[in-house]
Amino acid sequence: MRSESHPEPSSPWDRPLVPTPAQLAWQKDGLGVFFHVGVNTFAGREWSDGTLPPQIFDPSDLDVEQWVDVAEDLGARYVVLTAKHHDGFCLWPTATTDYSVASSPWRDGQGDLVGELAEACRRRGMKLGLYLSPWDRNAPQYEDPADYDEFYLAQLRELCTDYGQLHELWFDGAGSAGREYDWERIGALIDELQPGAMVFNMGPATIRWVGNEDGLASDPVRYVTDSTDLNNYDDVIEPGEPRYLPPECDVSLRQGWFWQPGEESKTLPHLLAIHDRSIGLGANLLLNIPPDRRGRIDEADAARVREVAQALRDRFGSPHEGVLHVEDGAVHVDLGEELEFDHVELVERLEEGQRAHSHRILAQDGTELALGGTIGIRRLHRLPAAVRTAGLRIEIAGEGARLEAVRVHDATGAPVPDLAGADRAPTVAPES
Ligand code: FUL
Repeated sequence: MRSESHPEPSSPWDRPLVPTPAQLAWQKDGLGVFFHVGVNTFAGREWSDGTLPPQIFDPSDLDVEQWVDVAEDLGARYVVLTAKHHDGFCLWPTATTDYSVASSPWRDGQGDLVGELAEACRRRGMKLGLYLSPWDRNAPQYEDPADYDEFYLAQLRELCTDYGQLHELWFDGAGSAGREYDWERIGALIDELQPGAMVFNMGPATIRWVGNEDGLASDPVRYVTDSTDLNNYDDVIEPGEPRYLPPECDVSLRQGWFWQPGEESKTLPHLLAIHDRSIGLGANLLLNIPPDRRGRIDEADAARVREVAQALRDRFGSPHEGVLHVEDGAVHVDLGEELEFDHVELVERLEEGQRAHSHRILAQDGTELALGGTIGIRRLHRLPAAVRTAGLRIEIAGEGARLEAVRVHDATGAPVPDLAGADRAPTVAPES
């Protein structure tokens, strides 16, 4: 197990477990972009069963620089690419199977999409993560767990060796209910080759799924937990002892994970609401922006991303940070002058673990402005109305809890988040 644990599991609040420096850095990054692309893109499918011919993978104008442009425009600090989805098609010329870009007409079978993206990310200072589906519907080895473990480890070794530093490895539990993989050897391989990479939700996990594919966390967002939902189709893994596992909220900009003709991006208010319910509650957000059949991000999607980024700048681009001091068991925030604002942002000090489990924000005259549970890496409160005050008082419950920063924001006139009308159908396994 890669995260720290304590000998006597008790309530996570009694003995908070601490983040590793890599976990904390990942939490500070906050925002990532997911790229789902593969044979499904060309077949109009969300899942496929490993029988689609590799020849259909043929993006006409693939441009990973444009993908990174879009991720940068959004303000993302990392991207995650589906190097292999459940269908088994590999976006790099692996030696483990012919079911890969090497058997496609794209770049005359000489292409390496993982390599192109890794190179663009390296040049642009964007962190890279890779998704390698454990469930593989093409590999004949899948029938034999021991055989398949070797095959999967060989694939992971290629990805962890040939593409520079990886910041995240995404292990998707879909399709794997009841199946055991050799997590011990997988963990050892990651420790050997990519010790700084965050591991999503399976085996030696260092980060966890939030429990839905709507991109929505709910207060409280606890970083120490002893259970993670393995996937959204059936079972739950109980690691047995509490671990520090901060959540990542994954959601697609469009309806599906893969680009499909006729689908559209979510509305601006919906995307802002997702931001506030993930980033704003102290979780990470991994927003899927799928490349189309040209191998480019749809212009309408790219435009929506720029709108979101502009709205976030309008809301949070001119923060005012207060000076903190602790007195009478509360944090007093001196804003220096009387200010008008409608958002309050709190940042908890996490080096010694997440300790705040509830809090209350009051204006200088004692008016209650907001109530909440956890604070974590960042907690945003949108106030019901703008307020004018020169100071705040923040009461926090949680042994040893400390704030690192308090900022106020005036978002007057900026677009407003709204989940109403959002299409939030429960996720079901796509027809395969
Ligand atoms: C799910 C998968 O089945 C979807 O296709 C997608 O990759 C999503 C991120 O995770 O479990």
